[in-house]
Amino acid sequence: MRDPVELEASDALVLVDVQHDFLPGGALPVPLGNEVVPPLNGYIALFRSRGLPVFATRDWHPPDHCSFVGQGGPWPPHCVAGSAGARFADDLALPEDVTIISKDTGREQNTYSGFEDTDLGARLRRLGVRRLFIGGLATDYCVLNTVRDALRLGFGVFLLDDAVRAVDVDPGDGRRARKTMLELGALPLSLGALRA
Ligand code: VGL
Ligand code: ZN
Repeated sequence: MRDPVELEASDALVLVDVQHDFLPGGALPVPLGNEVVPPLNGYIALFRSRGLPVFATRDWHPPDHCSFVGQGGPWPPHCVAGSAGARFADDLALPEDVTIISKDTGREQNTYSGFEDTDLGARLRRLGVRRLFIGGLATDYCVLNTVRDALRLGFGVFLLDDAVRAVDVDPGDGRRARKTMLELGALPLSLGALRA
């Protein structure tokens, strides 16, 4: 058993792409993607009770985004800006003062990272944030690349093990992505290990 983790004043929660199109029934469903919502709501409640900031990234693509099959990309069209599929999960209890970060908004932009060409890093620095608690969808794409950039930028990162799910285009992609993130310095965490 690892020691419980205590929330600190310089912590922030980052919810990655918990959007309709990545849930079962969506355009690019992540298997069991809906299962991230209850634990994420638990993390949100804890962060809110401490007055700590919550960020939610969203995939926010133009209709002719380069990652879509029609443009020669790997994915079915998904998370088109302003569409129903791009909305956050209905049962995700986003706080009123959540900061929403739209990403991969350019036709040729497909970095899978909440930091690339957004103001997420600048906003976090302005708030004096030092540690990020990151969960959401999908482990092997946007969570992986957001965690990687966060570590590169010098943030401490907790990977929310109970609140991520993988696309697993190739079986094991999610497991390998997790291994990569831990090797890069992310620490695994589950809600039960966070001191309330
Ligand atoms: C994602 C595939 C395509 C993600 C986004 O949010 O992980 N995956 N676009
Ligand atoms: Zn996308």
